[in-house]
Amino acid sequence: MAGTILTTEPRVTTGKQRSVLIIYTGGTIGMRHGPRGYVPEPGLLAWTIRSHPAFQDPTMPPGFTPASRHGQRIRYEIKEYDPLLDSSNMGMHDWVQIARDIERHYDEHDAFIVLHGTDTMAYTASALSFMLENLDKTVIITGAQIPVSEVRNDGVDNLLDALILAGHYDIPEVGLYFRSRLYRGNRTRKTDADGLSAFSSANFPALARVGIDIDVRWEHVLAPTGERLRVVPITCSNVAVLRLFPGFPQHVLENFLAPPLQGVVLETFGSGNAPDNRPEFLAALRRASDRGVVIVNTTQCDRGHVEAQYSGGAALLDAGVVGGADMTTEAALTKLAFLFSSDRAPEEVRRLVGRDLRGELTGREPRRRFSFREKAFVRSVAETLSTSDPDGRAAIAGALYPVLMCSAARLGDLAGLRRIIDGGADPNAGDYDRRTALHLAAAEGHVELVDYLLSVGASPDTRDRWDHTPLDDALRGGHARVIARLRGAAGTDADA
Ligand code: ASN
Repeated sequence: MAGTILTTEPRVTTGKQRSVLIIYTGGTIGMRHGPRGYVPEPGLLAWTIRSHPAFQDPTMPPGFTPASRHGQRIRYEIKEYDPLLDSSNMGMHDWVQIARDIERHYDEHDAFIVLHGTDTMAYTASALSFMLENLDKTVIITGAQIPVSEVRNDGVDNLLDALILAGHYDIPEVGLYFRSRLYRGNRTRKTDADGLSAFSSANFPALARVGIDIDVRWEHVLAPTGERLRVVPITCSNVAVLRLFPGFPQHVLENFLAPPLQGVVLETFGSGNAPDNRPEFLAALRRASDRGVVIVNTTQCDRGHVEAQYSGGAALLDAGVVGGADMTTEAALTKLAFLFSSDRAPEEVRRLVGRDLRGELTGREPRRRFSFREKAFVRSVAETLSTSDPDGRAAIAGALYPVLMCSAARLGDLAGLRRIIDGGADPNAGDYDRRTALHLAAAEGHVELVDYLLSVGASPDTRDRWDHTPLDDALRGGHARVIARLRGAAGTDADA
């Protein structure tokens, strides 16, 4: 199953089960209230959830959920750390221990859940995302604001939802699940100390939303690299965060930047600004940069990019400070630690820290897909087709047909679709995501297009890059007539 992604409507895999390792590091989720406040209590979490009917099928040995409505049973094991930690007591070596445990058990399980305190969860999630290179299985970090030992709590829902996600979907990322949202871990911050929606991901949309249905936003999920998992441990701790404020004392800055510091996240004002009327301030940053300290500029704002729009931002660039785009402080800090852990030269770290390594930042130009409706695109295709030789034309047409068919299918353009297929296009040809015209027509609920495509030999069993069939798309869109057509046409491989 490595490298594949299940469908939004999980396939019925009766008799099959997925195995999830729950790595329980501590946090409020398994705490009990004592005389000095909440403290983690060994064994309590495992005992509580195994006596909960949603987590334990009474007819099965310990660690089996009841079968889901898709017939899928999740087998889980809990690996409890000793000691269990409040996440405020965690250090970088704890991040490495979690990464190593995932690596050690990688082949035995389909997915991993890390139960963790909320206070530093976003740091751990970010650190794991960098350390787990070539991840192709689901890793979800979660926890709670109220322990499962209390009658009213958020721990049961968070853990159960995370288990269902991990037990049904291959989302090859380090996600952070909290209060019905799965976020990309390295995009999150803890933004509410009291509320149950404690995390936000201001610069990147949720990867999944859990409501009546589970809606995985596959278009946001990173594709696996296809390489074997490799853990690159974080061993460099000479990194720090410096939050500017008006009138920041010069001597504090000088002391802060002293060796052995290697990496700094500089939290600046607005879109990346710092004073440009204090030459001694900029000179101190320049001296540190020249010594090999890598300084990354992130914003103090909750949302948005750092860019040198004002002269205060440009002055920082002149002082050797690198733009951190829309990275969170947590991501920037753990990324610096990660990059310095492999003995890279400062120049190399400076080059990589502003690059997107694990989806932790958005480049200034958002990634765009070709749109068939873009005039410039259409014009350039027309020009190319009119000037190239017949062989070239055939090659270009072959490459474009799938995109054109998908575009026509999405728009419900039956005449256009017919024209392309009559012109020789293979109705089963997929676009760059291996999505076919039938996927698009099914997703949009265009019954007459579905009928036409089936009549010219389009296969209802083709799977796109995320392993979705056209039926999955129709189910997701709730298009009953299309669902009926596709169920009637599907081969033995089809499901649901
Ligand atoms: N102090 C706790 C922790 O981070 C907070 C929590 O889990 N809600 O471990």
